[in-house]
Amino acid sequence: MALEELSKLVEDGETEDAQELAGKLLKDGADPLEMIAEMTRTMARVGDLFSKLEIFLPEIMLAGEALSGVVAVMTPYLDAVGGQEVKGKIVIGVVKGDLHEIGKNIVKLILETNGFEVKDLGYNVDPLTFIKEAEAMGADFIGASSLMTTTMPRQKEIIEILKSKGIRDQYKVVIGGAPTSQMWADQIGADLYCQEAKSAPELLANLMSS
Ligand code: B12
Repeated sequence: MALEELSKLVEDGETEDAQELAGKLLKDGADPLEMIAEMTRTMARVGDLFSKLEIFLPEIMLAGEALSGVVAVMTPYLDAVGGQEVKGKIVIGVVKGDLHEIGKNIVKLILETNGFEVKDLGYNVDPLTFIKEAEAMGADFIGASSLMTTTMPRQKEIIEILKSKGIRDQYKVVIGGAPTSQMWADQIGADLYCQEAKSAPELLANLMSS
């Protein structure tokens, strides 16, 4: 199946071939959101191979680059999904100590193309910076991504700082990233856990109106 072929190219870090195939599939009507979901599973598999020492860091880097390349090809196709009215404002970033930015970049893209105003804070973002930027933007949401068990506590720190400043109620805190979960969100008192980028626009919009 074509998506499996694309997965294999991403896994092998074959950026150009992956981009070419992705372009062809999208032209033929493939759903970009479905493609993202499949590629997220592919990267989880790549991570497992890395944990088992079957592949090493350079291979993960190449797979990451290939995925970013595919996301770039996808962008115009996601635009077609977009809406017009501003549904909410969000600052989004990857927490301090964490450089894994591909998922966050996808969430940003999907939110933007679905009518959200997004300020991208990048990666390795200090908890206080999330809050300062949210204040400066007048954001409705603070979105924090973490891809490592070692950096998940930074998501909690954001919420703790909001509480200590007495401004917890001013922002909805949304968390995501492969090792995070609904249980973790409940534990730290986040307003929303998002397992995948695809569902983010609807879940955020619901939260805005609740
Ligand atoms: C690619 C990758 C890298 C690349 C990152 C490239 C880049 N520019 O981002 C590189 C090579 C740099 C890298 C480095 C390292 N990595 Co790495 N990496 C990965 C890998 C294979 C894939 C991550 C990815 O891009 N996934 C694809 C995206 C699309 O998925 P996602 O991020 O989960 O995002 C989706 C959802 O979660 C959601 N989402 C994500 N964030 C948010 C936020 C919000 C607000 C919302 C609404 C939704 C949302 O939407 C996205 C789309 O649906 C993961 C394995 C895995 N299981 O994820 C390991 C993994 C995360 N890495 C790991 C490790 C150990 C490292 C290193 C420490 C390795 C080393 N020895 O140096 C370094 C750490 C660097 C650092 N300080 O951050 C471990 C972490 C283990 C742990 N402690 O938890 C993992 C799990 C691999 C493993 N199984 O061992 N890595």
